[in-house]
Amino acid sequence: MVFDGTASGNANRLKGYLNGVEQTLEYSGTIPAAAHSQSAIFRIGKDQANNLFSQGSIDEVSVFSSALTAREVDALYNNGKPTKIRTTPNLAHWFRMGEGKLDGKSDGDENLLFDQGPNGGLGSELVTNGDFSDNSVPDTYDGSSAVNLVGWTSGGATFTADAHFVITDGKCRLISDGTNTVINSGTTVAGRTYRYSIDLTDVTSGGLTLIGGGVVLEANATSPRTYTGFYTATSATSAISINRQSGVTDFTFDNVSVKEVQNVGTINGPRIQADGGTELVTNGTFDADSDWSHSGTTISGGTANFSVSSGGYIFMNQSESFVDGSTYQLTATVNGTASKEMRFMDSGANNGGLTTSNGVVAMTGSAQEVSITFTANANSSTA
Ligand SMILES: [Ca+2]
Ligand SMILES: [Ca+2]
Repeated sequence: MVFDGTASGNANRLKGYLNGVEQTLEYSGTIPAAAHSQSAIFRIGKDQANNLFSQGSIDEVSVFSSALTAREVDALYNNGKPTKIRTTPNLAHWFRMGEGKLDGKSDGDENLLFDQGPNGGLGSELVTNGDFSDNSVPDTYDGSSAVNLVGWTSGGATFTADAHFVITDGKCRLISDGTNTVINSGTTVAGRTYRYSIDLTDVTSGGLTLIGGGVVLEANATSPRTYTGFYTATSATSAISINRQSGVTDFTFDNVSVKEVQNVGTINGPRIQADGGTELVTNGTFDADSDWSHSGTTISGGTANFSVSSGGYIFMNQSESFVDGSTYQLTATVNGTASKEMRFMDSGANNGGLTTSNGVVAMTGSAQEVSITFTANANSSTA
């Protein structure tokens, strides 16, 4: 859809294209000169006002900050292979639905959808002095009273000679006799998503509990390594809070970082699937009675038809080149008598990766979409 408020008349202000070709639209009322301004969540696949959901597949959703011309829309469509999205001027957001990546995570991990457009990615650092390079206040306890490290607050805890933080060698050390010992930095906005990271460099006793934006990120971390991940803040509390787990504690940490993930999406329900490889099945649409070896079954009307008498079984197959250890996805539309079963296999006598444990489909009496993921093995040959 293309909106251009500077144009005159509904047909010029709002245009719709399908497969690169402009469509004739029906309008209700007058398309305004200015786009409606609101702060509501941008939703893909749901009509929020009427609580309706799309049933189908959506891919490569992109938003542009300027009206595209018919020529630009056609170039984007590119005969069904939209390869120019990244370089299209004024791209604002790009949700790739499977190929999105950020910091080692992919679309679907932790139910997140990453914006691959220029306004996606990570925001600025929220933690001040997370690398503890500013040690002008080297110790949270100065011998008589509690103080705060530069960039950090105590969150209400009272530091003492036996429960405090100290910066040494560019790292921070938490020492506690068992009383509450905590420092905080940065603030969050409830509902937004953040990426955190901390190096736990040495643990002598006790463990680290990490809290950010009202969410427990790590509970009792005791192994020295980098802890990193994402969280969606549930409150406007500190971006990061470094706590002792319980009891006597002594550990050292460094390189604390929290950054907001820009325009990240939250997935609720749908399955995210990367674009994947090329189709291996020939004539999977059964447009003709060809490419399949079959006996007792028929191919007609654009479908494969199985009619089995009691106790018997029939099949059809074609040869594929599976790679041992590679992962494959089989999809099909299946319709059959309720309580009956059919089976997909990737070999005849010796079970391949698509076995009786994952290839069986229970019929429901109506059409159903089947999606099976399997890993080929040395026996995998025939579909
Ligand atoms: Ca995609
Ligand atoms: Ca450091």
